[in-house]
Amino acid sequence: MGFAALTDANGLDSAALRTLAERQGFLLLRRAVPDERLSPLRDLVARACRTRGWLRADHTTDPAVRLGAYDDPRWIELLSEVLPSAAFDAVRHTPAILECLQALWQDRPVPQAGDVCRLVSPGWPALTTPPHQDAAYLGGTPRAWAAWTPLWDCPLALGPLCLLPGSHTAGLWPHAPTAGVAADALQGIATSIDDRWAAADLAAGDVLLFSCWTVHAALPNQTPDRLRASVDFRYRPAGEVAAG
Ligand SMILES: O=C(O)CCC(=O)C(=O)O
Repeated sequence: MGFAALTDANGLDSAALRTLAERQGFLLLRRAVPDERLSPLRDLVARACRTRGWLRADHTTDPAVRLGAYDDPRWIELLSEVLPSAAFDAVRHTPAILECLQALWQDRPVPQAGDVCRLVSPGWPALTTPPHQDAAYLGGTPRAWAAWTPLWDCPLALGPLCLLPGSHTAGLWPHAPTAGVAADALQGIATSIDDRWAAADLAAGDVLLFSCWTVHAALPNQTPDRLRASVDFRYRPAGEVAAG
């Protein structure tokens, strides 16, 4: 399947960033998280996965581990180790992310609730995040944005995010149970992912920034034996209401 191109927004001035963000509802910042900031978190997550038998020494994984369900107690237990860490907080406060949001909002970005580290095993398409808008699940300001980055390189086959350009302008899309998928899947928008969607191979530290109104989804992890690992953070302008 082909995808619309993702343009690198690095180097754009504030006015151009705002114009692109208003048109697309998202921005790609290549290599926004420098390796010295990302690697402590990547190492922490990889170590935690190896300790639990989810990653082998050669960085492959057994698909039977079946990570990716939102209510998986093994994953929730891992989050209790990762989310409070200084390494996770350091990536949340990446200067390039905060500077870009500051340019969009002309206001200081502050963290919003709902930050996550996600792991997705290969071979379980029903556990792939379906199309949705964060605004359907978040309370608080309608001006919130999210930042998503893979912890290690995430080519299309490993299932990075894809986004629907311009989808942030049409209010809340109807969210419904996704037909034919497992009971533990998220509720999503009933739409198919086609060549209108933007996606690309992403490298560790590339950041996708997107509005809480932008329709986005994950692509399935179609590798035979690779674990997808990513983090996502939410922000709001300091002057706006926090999520309730
Ligand atoms: O990483 C994923 O599979 C989903 C991420 C997502 O939907 C989000 O950050 O809002």
